[in-house]
Amino acid sequence: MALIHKEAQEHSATDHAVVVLSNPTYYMSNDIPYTFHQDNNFLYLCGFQEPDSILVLQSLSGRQLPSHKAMLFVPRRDPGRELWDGPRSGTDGAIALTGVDEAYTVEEFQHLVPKLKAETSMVWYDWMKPSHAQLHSDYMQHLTEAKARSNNKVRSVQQLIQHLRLVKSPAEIKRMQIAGKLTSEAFIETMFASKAPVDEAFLYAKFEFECRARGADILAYPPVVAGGNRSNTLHYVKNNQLIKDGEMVLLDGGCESSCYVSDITRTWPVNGRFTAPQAELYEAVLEIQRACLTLCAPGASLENMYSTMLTLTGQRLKDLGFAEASKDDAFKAARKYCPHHVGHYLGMDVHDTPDMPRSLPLQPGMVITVEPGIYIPEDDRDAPERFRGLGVRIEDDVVVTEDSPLILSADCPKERNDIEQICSRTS
Ligand SMILES: [Mn+2]
Repeated sequence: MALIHKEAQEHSATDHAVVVLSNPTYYMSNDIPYTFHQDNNFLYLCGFQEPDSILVLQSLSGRQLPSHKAMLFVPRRDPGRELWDGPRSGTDGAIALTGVDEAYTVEEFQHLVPKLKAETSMVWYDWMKPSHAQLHSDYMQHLTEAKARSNNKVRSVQQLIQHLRLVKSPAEIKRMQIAGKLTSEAFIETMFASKAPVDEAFLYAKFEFECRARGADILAYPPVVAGGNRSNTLHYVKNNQLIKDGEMVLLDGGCESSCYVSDITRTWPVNGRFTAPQAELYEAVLEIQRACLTLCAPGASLENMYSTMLTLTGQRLKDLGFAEASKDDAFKAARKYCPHHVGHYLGMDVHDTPDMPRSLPLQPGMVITVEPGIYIPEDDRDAPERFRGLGVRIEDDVVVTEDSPLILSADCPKERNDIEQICSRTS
């Protein structure tokens, strides 16, 4: 909250209120709910896991120091609904669970609205992208429109929260370590269970089972389980084809455990033995990935790492005999065969704090993914024939520290020998 306090000090005669809405329950069809997931900014600020609620963080100006207050507005208890949806915390439960100063029912929020509307009140609220359409239209839309006509407009709070979420506390890192560890174990079991031929759907189910059986709450995103040439479709999520003997599978999967996620990619041959061209390409990507990992230190940035990745990828492509990489610009060839960035911030969201630029200097506590890849579609006539139809990505989750980086996915095998050993294990 330091940033908001700082703003509050700069406008000392003004009252400040941060208003963050929870998510609603979404329905897939009449009365059938999707699994509920809380809005992550709301969750980050107060930890309340129920839908249809409003969090207000108030900073009231006074003659002395400003006073701060956290309030939750939550659904009232309703035995009729609770019979179907399970118990609600109600106002007393909300205080006991989260430690906010005060809690009220959502209907009581209307009494606060006139105070927020006042000219001396600055409201921080994400009106552009409300996380709860109904609460927005019931209370906040009118307030936002009224404030737009005054001198004291509503200001977005998203960026401030992302600044806070960008650097993880030791408690957050602990949770991410658990997510990384259990996902690594799930990868090992999925490698062990792969055989030739095997259905992508089988490996998908195996991976999800192993994550959830180890305590993950859900998968963090629809995983990519792409056999053979399908690994060249970056967002391949159909996961419904047969992977043949001699082909590799690219599995990009992660789970959510206690609100924090993992995001790991490994590529391995389903029959447990890399062919010579597969091994050549794999070693190239692994070498690039290792070099990028050494850059995960304070002061560097994801952008720096990205240009290093492109330079190294260009060099490797040249070594592997890609004519374009020698003739033209190796950088251009690198961008062609690796069309995505080297990584992103990771946290409660997979693509965490997306408004924070990748040019920011890394600092201890920031968590990033490092995920170079080389993708060669089978119909690419410019590529050496032996590599056509192969796609490799290796992705680790990394905490930046003062010393060497902490690799959350360190238990997930990526050396060729280790992978081949796991695949050929008999029990
Ligand atoms: Mn990723």
